[in-house]
Amino acid sequence: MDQNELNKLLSKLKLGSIRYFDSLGSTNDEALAWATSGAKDMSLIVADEQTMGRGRYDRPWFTPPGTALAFSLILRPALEERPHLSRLVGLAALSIAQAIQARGLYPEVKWPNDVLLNRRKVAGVLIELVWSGEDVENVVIGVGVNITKRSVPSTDILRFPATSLEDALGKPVERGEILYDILAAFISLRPQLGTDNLIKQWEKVLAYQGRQVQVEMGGGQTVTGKVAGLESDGSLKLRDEDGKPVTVRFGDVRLRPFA
Ligand code: BT5
Repeated sequence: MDQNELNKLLSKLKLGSIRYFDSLGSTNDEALAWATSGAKDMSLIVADEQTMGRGRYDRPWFTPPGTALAFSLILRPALEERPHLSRLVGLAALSIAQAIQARGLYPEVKWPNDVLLNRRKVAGVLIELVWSGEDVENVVIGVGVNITKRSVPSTDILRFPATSLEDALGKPVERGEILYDILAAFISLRPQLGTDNLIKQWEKVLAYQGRQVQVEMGGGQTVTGKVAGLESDGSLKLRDEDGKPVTVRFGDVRLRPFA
């Protein structure tokens, strides 16, 4: 992959500018800096390698060279999108899921920001906001997808089992094609950001539906319950053991099946 190849590959998509790097600390950091210096809507940063890739709450995200997709998309949300920004994580996860489904696989979205294949994490989404006073001026959507077997970190450093597209398909995958399909899905889903249909499509791929899960909230608090779907803002709906609804809002949460 290089800048020219990327420009050519993505030329049919309605993107802002595109910047490619062989190696970066984090595409999200680069995108945050670019966003504050006037990047256009749908500008894209792609890196072959990340040396300081981040997950939520500064957890490390591994992107060894030549193995994975690591990119960040900059959005300048329109006025009508602003009330629905909490749904962007679902929109991004759904776009990844659709690109994977197109290859005959059955991805699931582990709320809030992971994409799973065979109950293992194959991709993660990191959303960061750039505020201007009370308004969100830019949103950076960071996406990491494990493409080759070598992208999967060793189990001792993982908090949840991981896999790659190559592992799941049993054959090599062209990462440029996956990138194209994720971005194309994102562009076609974006007009649905504020609609019930988005929530319905997100629910269709939601992992652990009807199953008992445990959610660790920040500060050592845990909630257990059966996954019952999503609220209209994209929060997770559970039912506790008395059948009472419990809503889990976004934040420092970790969800796992309850053994
Ligand atoms: C995420 O966080 O899953 C969000 C990952 C977003 C990465 C993209 S890459 C492009 C952009 N630039 C960045 O710097 N970041 C974004 P979270 O749910 O907090 O999961 C983080 C956890 O995933 C870590 O604590 C590790 O256990 C695990 N992990 C790290 N690298 C992984 C990998 N390649 N595959 C699977 N799991 C991984």
